[in-house]
Amino acid sequence: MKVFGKIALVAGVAFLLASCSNKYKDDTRLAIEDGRTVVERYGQLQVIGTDLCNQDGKPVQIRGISSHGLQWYGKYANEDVIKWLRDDWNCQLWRAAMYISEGGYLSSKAIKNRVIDSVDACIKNGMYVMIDWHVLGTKDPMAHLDLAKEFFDEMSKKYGQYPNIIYEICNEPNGDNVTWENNIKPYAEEVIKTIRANDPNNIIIVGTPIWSSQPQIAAKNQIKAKNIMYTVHFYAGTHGKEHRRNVKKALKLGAPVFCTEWGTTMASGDGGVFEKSTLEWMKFFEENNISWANWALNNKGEDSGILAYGKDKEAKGGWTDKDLSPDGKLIRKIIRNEIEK
Ligand code: DCB
Repeated sequence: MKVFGKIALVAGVAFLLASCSNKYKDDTRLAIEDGRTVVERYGQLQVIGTDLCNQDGKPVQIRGISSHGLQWYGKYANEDVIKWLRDDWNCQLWRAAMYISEGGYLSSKAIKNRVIDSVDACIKNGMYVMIDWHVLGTKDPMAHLDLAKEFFDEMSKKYGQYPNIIYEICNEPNGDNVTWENNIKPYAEEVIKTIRANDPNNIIIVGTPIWSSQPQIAAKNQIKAKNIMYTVHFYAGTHGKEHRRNVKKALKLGAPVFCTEWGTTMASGDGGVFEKSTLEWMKFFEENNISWANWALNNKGEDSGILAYGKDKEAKGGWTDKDLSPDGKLIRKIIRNEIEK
């Protein structure tokens, strides 16, 4: 009897520890559960403290894939592929990365149609969708403030009533002279005002200095508006502990963080898959309830692309292992909850 008592006690404690060790696990992180999509279950997202929460105020972690530059790989931003990512990959989120320069929106406004396709597909399939104003080559988001306001005015008028929408208003500000105080924050305040005139609730995510690596800088001088989050990006072969310290500092200062883009590779998007470092980041994000989108869906042959070189040229989804790159195989396992413990 005594032994059984002890066994029962040990089992009980183990069960308790197991159920506390992942407070987000039970009904979260599934694209579909009991026949209900993630948007049907979580509904209108909201920020409480530093947590992204569902409509009932429960913290949630949502994860998915980013498109590559829509000017290059926009063909993947279609319903077949997005639904496939939901059903086979368990993606709860799709990010539509609309570059501004590098042949993006400044060169052709028609790229916006790939964003619209993305949003329509995600609404239809009950997924969250990130509308990404992909500042990279233009460095300073202020450089195209009017264009950004016009774009987000249109998007928030068209889609503001759908809980699926997440606005990412400047991907990666960069350059020595581009600061939070003088460039990013003033830009964000203007664009947020524009969006909020049409859409009072959906989450708006703001980039941070040095390719969105400095959420702790934004955290010291936060934007006074609700449902705002700040970005951290990382590339597992380039960024580790020091970057995570920035996130910790930001959270400590009460700034909510969303990782709208990260890669398993070097910051170039290439240079090998760094699995160990990737898994350290995944553990950190899970522990801190940080949502994310992985870079990126393409078959370009760079290591951060989830498809093997040249695969699925027709962009239909339905991939098997031989269509995926080593990066793709790893990301699929992670999003399907087959790796993290
Ligand atoms: C980010 C960008 C993203 C970029 C990836 C990988 O840039 F947001 O647009 O994607 O990280 O570098 C790459 C594509 C390439 C493409 C290239 C140019 O994968 O196929 O040719 O964009 O459009 C980062 C992120 C971090 C850092 C630097 C950059 N960093 N960057 O820490 O130094 O310079 O692009």
